[in-house]
Amino acid sequence: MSNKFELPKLPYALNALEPIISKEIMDIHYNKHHQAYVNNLNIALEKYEAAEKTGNASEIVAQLSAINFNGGGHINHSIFWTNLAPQDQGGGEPPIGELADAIADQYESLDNFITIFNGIAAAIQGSGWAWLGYNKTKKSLEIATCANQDSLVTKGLIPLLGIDVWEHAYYLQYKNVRPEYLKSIWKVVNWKNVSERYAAAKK
Ligand code: MN3
Repeated sequence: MSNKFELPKLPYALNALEPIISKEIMDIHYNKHHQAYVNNLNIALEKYEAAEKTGNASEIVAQLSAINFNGGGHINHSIFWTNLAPQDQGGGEPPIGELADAIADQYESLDNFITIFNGIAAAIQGSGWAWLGYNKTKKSLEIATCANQDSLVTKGLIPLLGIDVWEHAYYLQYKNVRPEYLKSIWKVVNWKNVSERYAAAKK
């Protein structure tokens, strides 16, 4: 394969989301977990190419599964890092403009949206993600969940904001109390980034 996927640059320092997300979590999450998705995606793509050449169908199917998992992990985390920002760089500042209006239209208020979102995210069984996505057909916002590293595009939605609820995203700091993590993380959500994604999705 000529083009290898690479870990995207983190748009802030590893300790910049403290005290909401500790440097230790960020270091392991970004440098170990995300890097592993990237590495394993590249390996799976190489093996897929080789299996295609030899016509090994079961190996092709096995590698497609690895590509789905690791490719999804790479896509999801690449969005996630930009969905967050340090508090002194706009993290937690509520959305303005069209996205704020759309949230108010559909969910009454930002607080109410967060309550609904957190309820859905808290209830995800095992590992996965909660998303705010854009439904281009209905021209509306939608909250959805994905298991493991499944990509939101498989549900026909354009990802705007993803919250990682794998234990690796919060356990070192919040232990088993996922709802506490979910309550805190909005203090570092980069609504400017979510708004830009919303504007792009509507085009
Ligand atoms: Mn993760």
